[in-house]
Amino acid sequence: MNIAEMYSSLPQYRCWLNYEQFHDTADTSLEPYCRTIFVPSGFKVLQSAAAELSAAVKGAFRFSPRITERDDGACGIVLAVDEDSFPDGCDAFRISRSVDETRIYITGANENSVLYGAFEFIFALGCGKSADKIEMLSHTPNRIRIMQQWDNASGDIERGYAGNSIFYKDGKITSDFSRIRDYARLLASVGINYISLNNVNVHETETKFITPEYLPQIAAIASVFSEYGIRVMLSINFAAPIAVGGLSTADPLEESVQNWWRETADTIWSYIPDFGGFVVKADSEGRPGPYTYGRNHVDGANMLADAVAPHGGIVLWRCFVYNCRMDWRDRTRDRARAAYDNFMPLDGKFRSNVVLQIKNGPMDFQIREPVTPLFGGLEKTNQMIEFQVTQEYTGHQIDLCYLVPMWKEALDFDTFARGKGSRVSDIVSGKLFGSPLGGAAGVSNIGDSPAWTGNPLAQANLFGFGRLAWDPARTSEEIARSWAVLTFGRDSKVVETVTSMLLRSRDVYEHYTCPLGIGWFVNPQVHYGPSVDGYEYSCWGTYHYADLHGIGVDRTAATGTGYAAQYRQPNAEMYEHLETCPEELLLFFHHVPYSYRLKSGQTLLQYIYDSHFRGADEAEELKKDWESLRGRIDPQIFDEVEKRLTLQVQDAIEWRDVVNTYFYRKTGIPDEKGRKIYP
Ligand code: GCW
Repeated sequence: MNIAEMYSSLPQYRCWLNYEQFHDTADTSLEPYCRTIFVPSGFKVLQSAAAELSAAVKGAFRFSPRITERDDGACGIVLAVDEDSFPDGCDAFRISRSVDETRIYITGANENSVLYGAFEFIFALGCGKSADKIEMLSHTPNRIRIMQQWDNASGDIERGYAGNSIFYKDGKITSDFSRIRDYARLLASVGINYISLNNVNVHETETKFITPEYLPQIAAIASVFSEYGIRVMLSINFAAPIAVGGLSTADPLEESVQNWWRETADTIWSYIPDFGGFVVKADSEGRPGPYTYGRNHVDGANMLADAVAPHGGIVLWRCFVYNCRMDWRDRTRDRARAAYDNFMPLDGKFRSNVVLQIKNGPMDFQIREPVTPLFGGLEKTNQMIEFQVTQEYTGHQIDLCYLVPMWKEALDFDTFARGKGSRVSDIVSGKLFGSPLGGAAGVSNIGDSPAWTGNPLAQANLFGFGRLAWDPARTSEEIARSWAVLTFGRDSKVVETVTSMLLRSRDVYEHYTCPLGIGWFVNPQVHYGPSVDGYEYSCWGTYHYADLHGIGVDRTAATGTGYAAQYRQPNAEMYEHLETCPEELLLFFHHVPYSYRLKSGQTLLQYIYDSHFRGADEAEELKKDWESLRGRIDPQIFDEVEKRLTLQVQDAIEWRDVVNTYFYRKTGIPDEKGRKIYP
């Protein structure tokens, strides 16, 4: 028995494609259409769409539709590519009904788009929509919507909190593709069109993935994804010409190196005709890169871009480049400046098939950061935003933390690059500056746990990443609610409670962890649980500078590191001054005395105490809310979540007490409300 068969009866494994329960939700007005699916043969992605529809219909109405390519005039659903109706070249689909109401048409700009339309129809079925409300037109502004695995050949996943890799074990690539197929279905259902298969930190074995030793197996995985319109990419080791090519250098300006990469690309595409290209972490956290040879990121990226260009490949070049050997004693240096300082001077120099992949914030996926000023800085370079779906600093998929609201904030942020309304979403889509390529990358949160994401509620982040990458205008709430309906069915108490829990969860987590944008109060390496000074005297550039008077990093142009001046006006001015800086980012931009009064009238210190007491209480409320659903939810899902909420409550208490005690000891000032702070 393969893994998918083993798990397929578990609701937690089926996620939001739990067609079994569509029986309770589907509207009968759709039933006549579901009797027949018309689909032209010979197109594999269209076949996948038909198969998926068929499975959903079976769940909803307990019969299997007839699938045919011959139009015999029967009532039914028609799947068809219709390029002419979607001229702008982006993925787009339409669901419409014929005038005589005998047909539902799902048409798309290309095969993939029809598949996305089919899934949208399936979601409508699952959400109980009726035939007269079925019509819709949807298109994405983002050409690249990629899920990135940080999976290692060993089977471990860097920053993975949901078990081991579904792709690798003990240095070998799996031969059971059943679960990979189900992953492809989940990803395609939310519009993902690329996946990179290995960690951006590329170790010895994965360095060889681009060689004939591993390519047959990578190709086998790629062919599964390709049935769902997903193109496979690989993270590469910049020093591969030395490590596997036997050359003495990886200098991007050396002809032998350029030739090696060109031949390597030719080989890869001979195995995988729809291969996507490379993801590159270079000159970052000890990874090799062009700096070793006195070259820069343009030299490195363009060399790879030229190698993959003949095959239509792309290079996603990460901007997570900073000095990780800093001296905490030197307060003039600032890691937050790094992406901008490194990449702004290179604007306009990258090839058209290079996309800079930029983390949403200037530091590293903290619970609260400003948006990186590189968005709005760069004008002549393809860019995409990188989000971390896996919950590294946001609770390890133990703590509930629905991340869509945070991602929305980043996408909605106004950079003022072309005056008011110059949102990040329009920069990464390419719209604002007319760049040909762009989109969003998500670091995956799945592993081999039965629920994929360990915590079943963390599935909402996987779903949400795709839904938002497809359409950044969707709201956090509509994403949360539709996920809840598709996952749990239409019990309105369940849907309302779960939606509310999700929507509150990011604030709750922030309340008991790092206040006002300061970040990094975590235990080093593991990045879970409180350790206020854990990163304070380290080399990582992650400081809070708390002393007996105050806390925060002065990043102003006037007296600090000058980071605030990397933004355009009026943002630079806004962040520069204590009075206009958004309070949730106060400590990111300013060193603030504990006695400083916030807009609420509380002192900064009292705010820290209050928010930590509050956060711990709120964690308990989340748990109570969940308990109120006992008996209404699949028992395994219920237990998995309950177990984690119990831990979350304990952890929130630990956070509350460690943080409050820390500041009490620094200041000697008690809580105004006389609550227990351990001396
Ligand atoms: O946040 C850091 C993580 C590393 C990760 C790195 C990166 C893949 O702690 O584990 O390495 O970011 O994004 O490259």
